[in-house]
Amino acid sequence: MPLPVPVLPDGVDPAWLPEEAFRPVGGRRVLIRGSGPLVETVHGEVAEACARFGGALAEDDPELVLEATGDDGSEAFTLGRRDGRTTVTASGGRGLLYGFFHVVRLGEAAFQGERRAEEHRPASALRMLDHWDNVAVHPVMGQVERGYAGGSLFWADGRARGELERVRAYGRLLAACGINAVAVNNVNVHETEARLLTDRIGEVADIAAALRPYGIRTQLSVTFAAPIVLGGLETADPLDDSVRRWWAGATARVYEAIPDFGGYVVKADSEGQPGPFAYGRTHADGANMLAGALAPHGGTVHWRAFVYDHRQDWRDRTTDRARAAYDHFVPLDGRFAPNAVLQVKHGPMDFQVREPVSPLIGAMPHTALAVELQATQEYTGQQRHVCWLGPMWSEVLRFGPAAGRGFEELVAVSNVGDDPFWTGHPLAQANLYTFGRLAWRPDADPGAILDEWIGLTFGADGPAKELHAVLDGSWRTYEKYTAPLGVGFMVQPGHHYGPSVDGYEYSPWGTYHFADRDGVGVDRSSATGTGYAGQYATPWAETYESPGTCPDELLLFFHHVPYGHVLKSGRTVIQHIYDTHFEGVAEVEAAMAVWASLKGRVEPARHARVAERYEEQLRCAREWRDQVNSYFFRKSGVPDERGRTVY
Ligand code: GCW
Repeated sequence: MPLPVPVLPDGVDPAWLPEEAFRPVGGRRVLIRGSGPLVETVHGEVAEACARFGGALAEDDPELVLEATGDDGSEAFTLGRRDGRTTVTASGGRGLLYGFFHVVRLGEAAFQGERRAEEHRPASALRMLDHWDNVAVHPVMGQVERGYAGGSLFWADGRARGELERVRAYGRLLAACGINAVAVNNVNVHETEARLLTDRIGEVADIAAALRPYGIRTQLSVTFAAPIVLGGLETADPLDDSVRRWWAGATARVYEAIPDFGGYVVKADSEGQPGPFAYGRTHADGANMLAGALAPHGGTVHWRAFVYDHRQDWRDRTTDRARAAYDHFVPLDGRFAPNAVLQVKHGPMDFQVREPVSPLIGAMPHTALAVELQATQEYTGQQRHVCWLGPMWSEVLRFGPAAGRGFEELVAVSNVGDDPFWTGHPLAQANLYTFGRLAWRPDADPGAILDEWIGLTFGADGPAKELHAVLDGSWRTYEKYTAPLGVGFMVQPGHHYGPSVDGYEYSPWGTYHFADRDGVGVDRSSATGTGYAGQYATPWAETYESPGTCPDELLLFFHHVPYGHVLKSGRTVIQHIYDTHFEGVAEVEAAMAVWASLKGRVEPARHARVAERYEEQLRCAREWRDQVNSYFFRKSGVPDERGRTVY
């Protein structure tokens, strides 16, 4: 029985799966072979596309053959074309589903010429989105922590939202870009959310059922204190037998409700969440206890490495937050169970617009690692600014292997909510899409992925050149008008939107730039600083150690230098600050003009939404420029060489 394609609620944007994207497939004679639930998903897709565009499901003379030769879990598929016939073969329904969406992406090109059989398989087996969605509205963080796209797709005001057709449509979008796992609640697990693990597991099961036909496994964030808060035990000590029994029982019941449940995501001993430290145990003890409960069922625990002292005294110059993940976890390498995956933020701090790649990635050769990216734009414009993160993520993902290192899995914090455009800013959809495609192939060219997204979303005849121009450089533009040279956290405390140069300077969060009248930046060298640079392997430890070899864009992350320090670019640090801030705003103005010129060429609601967000982006970019420039002018007393207005 073909599974019907989910129907989008009125007014919800089809994102990268508009009906038109299915015309090339839907206008053809298609043969489907194989059986199993995901084959039925493909069957439903093809049937609907053919009904719309005049093609047919046909035994004779098919132009497209989609064949699953078995029913295994492999995600790989082979695509080829000979004698006027395009074929996708896979050993099971999952592979067939990805192969089908690949043909959709190729469009007419899938049906032209000849194509030697090419095999496609994902570089990593798990490509997950973590939703920081709360079930109950949190008094400070709201329905979705760091969410900029409205409410949650899954939860509303303490209850399951119940809009499962929309969840199905979400799963379909994710499958079409290669994502195969979703964690449905925030890693900060509050009282209400804790209960998803036990008496409210049925609500998670409903979501899992809606996502399953698109090859997506569901995961749950759990609190380490669950045995206490849910089980009534006196301890959550991971080495205590009653605690282990409690987790084993609770986990078995989860699998009764959701047989293909993916596993747990855990934020422990981090920003106030409970963890093994309270019992004098290590994070390996904690993770392995949960891994043990999950192992009989084939599940995995994703244990986050985001562990640092968030109650630091700013006067304490010996503690460096950037060091924390490495210091905590490297000594534990080799002690994690095979189904415990350490989930590491891509940078050592916290999703700033520019950070070095975390030295933890690759420093734990005997531990499975997942790299965590942030699609939700907490520090990159909160989906009011255009900031396409493809180039940044690509740099991160290429750095690992280049440095002889690796990671097994990719995770991103989701940027999706119940907004009609899914991501609030319609152009932020590109981040979600790019994440999925990069997770499938980390060495893919991000520019090509962007063009793919543009082609699908705006149609084969859309204004591709203009859209590419607007998005391609937007991350660097954002970097220019915000934080210079790897300095982070010059944001307003709490909500993190807009400039506040000293907002985090005297805070307990370990986030300082140390600007004074002579210079700015954090000395993280081994010789005279916090020693963070020494956490890297060769050659990076040496490269970052000295201001002479450290790349410009990270200079202030690694070094405290005088304002007159001359960069590799030939400019002084202070002049770089002025220049980039003026340039950044000018680039926003230019992009905005390009967007304005597209009126009439993109769908009106989408055009209006983006145009309106550009107004805010420009206002905010000017604010950043003027505050940052004025701040450093007042500190340094050095005027802008070009005499532009600095306040
Ligand atoms: O970036 C910080 C955010 C927190 C978040 C935390 C984390 C979910 O400001 O809101 O909490 O990171 O990653 O755990």
